[in-house]
Amino acid sequence: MIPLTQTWPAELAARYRKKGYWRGETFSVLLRERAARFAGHTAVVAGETRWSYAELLARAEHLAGGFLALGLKPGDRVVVQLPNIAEFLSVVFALFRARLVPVYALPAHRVVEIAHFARTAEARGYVIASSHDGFDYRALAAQVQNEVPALEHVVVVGEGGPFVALDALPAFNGELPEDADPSEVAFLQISGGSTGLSKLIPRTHDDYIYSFRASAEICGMTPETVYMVALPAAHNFPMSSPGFLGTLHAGATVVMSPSPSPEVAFALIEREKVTMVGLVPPLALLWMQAAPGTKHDVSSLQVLQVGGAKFMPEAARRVRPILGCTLQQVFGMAEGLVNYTRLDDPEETIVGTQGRPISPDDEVLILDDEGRPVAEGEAGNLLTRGPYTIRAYHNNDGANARAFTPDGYYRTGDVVKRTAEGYLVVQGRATDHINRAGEKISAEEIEDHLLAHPNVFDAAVVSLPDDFLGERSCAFVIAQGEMPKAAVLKAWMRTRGLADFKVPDQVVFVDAFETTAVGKVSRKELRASLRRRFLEQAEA
Ligand code: AMP
Ligand code: DBH
Repeated sequence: MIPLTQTWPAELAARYRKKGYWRGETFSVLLRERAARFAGHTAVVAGETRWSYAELLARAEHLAGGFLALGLKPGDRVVVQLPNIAEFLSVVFALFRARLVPVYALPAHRVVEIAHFARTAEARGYVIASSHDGFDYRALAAQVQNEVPALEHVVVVGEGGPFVALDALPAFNGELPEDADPSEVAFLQISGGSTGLSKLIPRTHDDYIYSFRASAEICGMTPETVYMVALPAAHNFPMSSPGFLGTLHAGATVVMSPSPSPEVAFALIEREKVTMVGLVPPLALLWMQAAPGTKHDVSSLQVLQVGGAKFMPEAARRVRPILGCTLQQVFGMAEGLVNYTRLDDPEETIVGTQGRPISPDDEVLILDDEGRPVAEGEAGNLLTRGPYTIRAYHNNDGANARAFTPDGYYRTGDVVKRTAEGYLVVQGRATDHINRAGEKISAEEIEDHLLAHPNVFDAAVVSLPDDFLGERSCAFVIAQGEMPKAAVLKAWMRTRGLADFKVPDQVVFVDAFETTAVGKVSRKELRASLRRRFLEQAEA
């Protein structure tokens, strides 16, 4: 197995420890301490389930034994694909306790993505829910196992069917392993992926715990906070900014919402007196549309966080008048760096910027395309390094060579400006991906799929502005032989076994892609010119 590593230069690691960012705490120690301090306090609410801190700890320790009794060994990687249910927490803390390494997948992922994660992480285990939103994950697991036989152990929350049910893990009569070294990789997070398939992001106990502990402080979390997970719990935003982990760190209560829709979420806000929630911009728009007419009392809400994609100032300005709570913009990435507007910032900062970094030791560079710093206030490429930003992806030399500078800065691919106060304003990005309502889609990955269709000669996938999604995906396709219908092509994409959000929203057939005098264009220029011409025509 390729070892999991994430290392910072020794002088910096020493500095991060000395400054108290890295405190040598692990996930298991964290839960144990919280359970000791907040034993009877509610840790998690999901549907009719309500577990105290003591109960969450007891469940996690019991399941940790079960996973080991099943045959998983400390160090094994386990793909976790669960909806927003209480077991999300008991399972991941069980994995931490057993020194197993979660690999976080979203419920929307299908065989293409899960097989890729399982292969790249060399996973031996896979935890799913039997079904969710009308989709049978056991059928998916069978497909994945077919492609990746090394994925030996499938564990199911609910009816196990051909697999083991979480409730029926074998009894364990050994001893749970010693606690992890806090500088070890604790789990693998998934990147949105700007080129090709998602990359795996190894995060250590030290760096990740710092990021959500500091986030919980910035967001003013106390044991009285009630934080709702409305986005998929596996996403880095509701997991750590400050997310459910920051919530547990604060000894507060996590409410799992099975759906981010206003109908479902508003009822839960009322029932549980939710004080804080994180949304992507399209959902924030939906909530603002639904709030004036709702029969539910959502006045407990104090902070609405919005992030994952750019929240336009016009919409941002309406949050307080309509929802009666403070907006917090969050600009983050699973690779590390997270920026927040602070709760007591002036309205113009909250509305007009995407916040400033968590840490005084987050180093931020804004460079032009030649790698020179831009003038103060000008737009440029954002590069960063710091106490919770990775130095390398797992098992991906090509991506590492592209994404990191020799002195360890991560090239975010985002184009930003910095205000005199050090706040970042996102302008767009340098890399070709579509940010569809916070879901990042790689143009290359989708082009690759389209090219597999017998009637597709060539394809270029671009983002188009969309009032609701922020960006939608559009595939420009040159057909060969019989011209397929757009709807047929989309339906065919669905059969490819990839997440539904990656199916192009729009398909436009063209006769040819223009070429320059030299007869060649880079894919990047091609996408840019197709996009430009399409938008010009749409305007005319
Ligand atoms: P991911 O790779 O999936 O972790 O996505 C991180 C990327 O999402 C960032 O590099 C940005 O491109 C985008 N993003 C996240 N939050 C915001 C925000 N508040 N405004 C604009 N873009 C954002
Ligand atoms: O989009 C993201 O990846 C994101 C957004 C807000 C993120 O990872 C985060 C906060 O931590």
